[in-house]
Amino acid sequence: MAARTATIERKTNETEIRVAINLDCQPGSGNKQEISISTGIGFLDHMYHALAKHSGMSLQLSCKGDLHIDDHHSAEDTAIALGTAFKQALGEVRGIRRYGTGFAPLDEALSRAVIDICSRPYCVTDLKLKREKIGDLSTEMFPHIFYSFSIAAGVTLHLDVLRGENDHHKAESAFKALALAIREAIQRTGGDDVPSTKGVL
Ligand SMILES: [Mn+2]
Repeated sequence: MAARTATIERKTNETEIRVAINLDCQPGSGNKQEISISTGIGFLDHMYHALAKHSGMSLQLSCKGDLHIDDHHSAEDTAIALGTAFKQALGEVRGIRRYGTGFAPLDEALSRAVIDICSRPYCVTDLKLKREKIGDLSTEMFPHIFYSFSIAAGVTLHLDVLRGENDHHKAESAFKALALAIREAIQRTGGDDVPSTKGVL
């Protein structure tokens, strides 16, 4: 089976990003899962780490961004780069489950993610975050991160925090729910069909 890997570099006047991804590093896959994240924003590192870990990916992501301005460009551009790398690694949508659903609790918080890998980019989120920031990451960036990832990856994503009190828990459970949904959606079926009545995705 072809390796589902990609390495991309993305450089603008605002950020310089490198992403290396391997979608097939679940325990038992025979590929060692290696994750190293350095965005310059601690809480974002924590979220991408959780996303990679629970989706079964290896992920190396580094960003040198204009954090002297604020967290916006680094958060947005890493999500775009991650989505781009994900799409490239996945290649043609063929022989995978296509749809994935994930529920992840974290103590009192519970999130649900539903993903469709369909080349119809769309993103709806309801994250119920109350604080201005978590660590050095503005909470307004969370919907934007998921949106940016979805558009770049070419996926439809519905992501809801169903309940919760603690914003760190809510955000982390949302990323973990997304990870579980991705893990299911990219699972190989063993076949080679395009999972669409249209015959193309
Ligand atoms: Mn945490």
